[in-house]
Amino acid sequence: MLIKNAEFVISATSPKQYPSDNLPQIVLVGKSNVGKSSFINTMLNRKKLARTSSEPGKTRQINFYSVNNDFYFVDLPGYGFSKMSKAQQVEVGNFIEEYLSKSKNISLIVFLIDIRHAPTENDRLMYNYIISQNIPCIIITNKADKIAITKVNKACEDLQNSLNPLHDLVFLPFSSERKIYTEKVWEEIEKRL
Ligand SMILES: Nc1nc2c(ncn2[C@@H]2O[C@H](COP(=O)(O)OP(=O)(O)O)[C@@H](O)[C@H]2O)c(=O)[nH]1
Ligand SMILES: [Mg+2]
Repeated sequence: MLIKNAEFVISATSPKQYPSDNLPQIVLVGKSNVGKSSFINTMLNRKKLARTSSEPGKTRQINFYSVNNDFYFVDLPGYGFSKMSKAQQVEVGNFIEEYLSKSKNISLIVFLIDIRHAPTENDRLMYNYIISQNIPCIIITNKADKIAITKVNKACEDLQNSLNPLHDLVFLPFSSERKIYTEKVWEEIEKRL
């Protein structure tokens, strides 16, 4: 993918602020700190377009980034932030669900999980929700730089066996640190645009 331009569009806090054009939206989903914002920056070759700190007070907003005036990357709030109260977590969950159920232009969910760990309970809840809604989805096993490069494929496969035993979804490793897996991920995204 040739990135001609990439820009921040809006931090939406309610559905009426979602972009009103019908451009496809590629949506980043995953727990807090798994690397959603870093993923956007790495894929777009920009250091600080998407903010990469996870401040609990700023979680209830959805950031839209326009790419080549062709499609959007949508950075959803992370779930499972340990410093949030139960009530806040439920609120964030509802907020995410509102977007996923009301947005009419979702082309693909890019669902990030941590390559080093078994899926969390919240990861499974999110996974089951996405599947139940029939939203196209690929799974990115992120932070691949944190394990030996010889173990990356096996770790990714183990996670697929655990989360998607039918193997009907695409699972791909990724690392914002190493930037060596971006091409395959772009291929998958381009198929859905
Ligand atoms: N080692 C490593 N660290 C990463 C990677 N992706 C993100 N991080 C770090 O993880 C932290 C959270 O990243 P961020 O993109 O803000 O996560 P978000 O909350 O899902 O948006 C930051 O300190 C990032 O530098 C990765 O692929 N490898
Ligand atoms: Mg983020």
